[in-house]
Amino acid sequence: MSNNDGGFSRAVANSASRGRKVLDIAPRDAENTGMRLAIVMAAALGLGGCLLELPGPGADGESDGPDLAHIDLEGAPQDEPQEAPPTAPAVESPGEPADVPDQHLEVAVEGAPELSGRFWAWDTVCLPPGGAATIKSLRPGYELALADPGAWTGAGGKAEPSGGDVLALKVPQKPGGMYRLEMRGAKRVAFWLCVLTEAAATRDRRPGTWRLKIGRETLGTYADPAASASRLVREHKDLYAPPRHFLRIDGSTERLQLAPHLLAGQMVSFIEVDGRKTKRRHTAWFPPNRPLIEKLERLSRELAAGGVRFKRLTINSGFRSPVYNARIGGSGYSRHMFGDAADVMVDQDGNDRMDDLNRDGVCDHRDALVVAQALRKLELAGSVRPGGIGVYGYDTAESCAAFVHVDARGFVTRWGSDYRRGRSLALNWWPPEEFKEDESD
Ligand SMILES: [Ca+2]
Ligand SMILES: [Ca+2]
Repeated sequence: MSNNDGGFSRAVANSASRGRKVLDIAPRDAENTGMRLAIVMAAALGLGGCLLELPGPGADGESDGPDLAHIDLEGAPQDEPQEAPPTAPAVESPGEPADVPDQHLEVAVEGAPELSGRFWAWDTVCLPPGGAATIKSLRPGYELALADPGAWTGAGGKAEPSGGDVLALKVPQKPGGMYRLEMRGAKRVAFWLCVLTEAAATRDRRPGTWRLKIGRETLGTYADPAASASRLVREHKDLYAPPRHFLRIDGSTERLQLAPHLLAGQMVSFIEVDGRKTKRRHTAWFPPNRPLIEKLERLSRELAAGGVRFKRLTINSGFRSPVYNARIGGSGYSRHMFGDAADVMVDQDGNDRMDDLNRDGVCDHRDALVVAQALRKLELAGSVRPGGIGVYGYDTAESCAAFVHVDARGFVTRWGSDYRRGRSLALNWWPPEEFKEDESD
């Protein structure tokens, strides 16, 4: 049994060997693309939680937060040691997702919409080295200030307050720095500013393709979107440029809070070797993507509001380097390579399988549909960046039984696959009027 990329690679390889089309990592059964399964999930969404009670304080988001003690992580990835950031942040234990207050900061990073967005208390604001950003308080009466302005300016950064509730920042050049930002008013709210590392993109021999490296590590080659078989990819080719800025996961950043219920270490999954899970990642680097991070947090809150009880989503597969994506048989244009995709499940009981969210006694695609419908609701409400939703169900112990692909690619796409007795059935769970494409990327 597996809930990580090893399981997916088997699933994808199995489907590929049967000659099926692959949509992202979603195999489609050509024989069954016309089959539409009418799944009504309203009843499931209305059901109460079936999972464990969670300990921990309800985060009111306006406390001073935790001490800045270093956390030694059991089972930290076996990365080569590197220089620790100036301060190694701890994270508070968040309450259930429904307890999270709304966002506090609006951040606009010049030329980097993938890093821009809104932030909750103690979130990490990821910034490009040497870049420029404007940070605005969304709470009236609160002022923004760096906790240690000397450290920021000493590293070559600049911070210009404007009216108290806006900070115009020039980011230090040196990657890996971590600085504390505070919002000061009736209470004090804190955030982290994290300086990312820039990847080097060089043109590949094939036209329109780019090779990406960070230091000596080659992440792989990004294909030319203009050459995709998918009309949607060709029409959105600007969204298929290689990511530029990366965060390194190590012992000091693994538990960095990206959102109240999402940690940096979750964004690259552990790999399997010979069918066994390891504590190794295929890479320590991932490109933070704020629209995805906000989408996953809002999804957590939506599920919690629907009665699902859990601490945080389980991410089976987050960022994949192109080298790794190719190794496990992912689509050549998979959003996992761009940092804005994650395969998720709710696994509060920790058995590597999706929990029984609809409480019908079995774990299958119907549980994934609970998650998918929550996502779809958020997209229809316009509260998250639209993207792909893929639903997967299995009837075998070889997999996590059910999971949902979510991404924030910027345009809507939908798919679904239900594996039964070794066969893959197309699961067209979305209303047909919402999405009619039959795409292969
Ligand atoms: Ca479970
Ligand atoms: Ca179920």
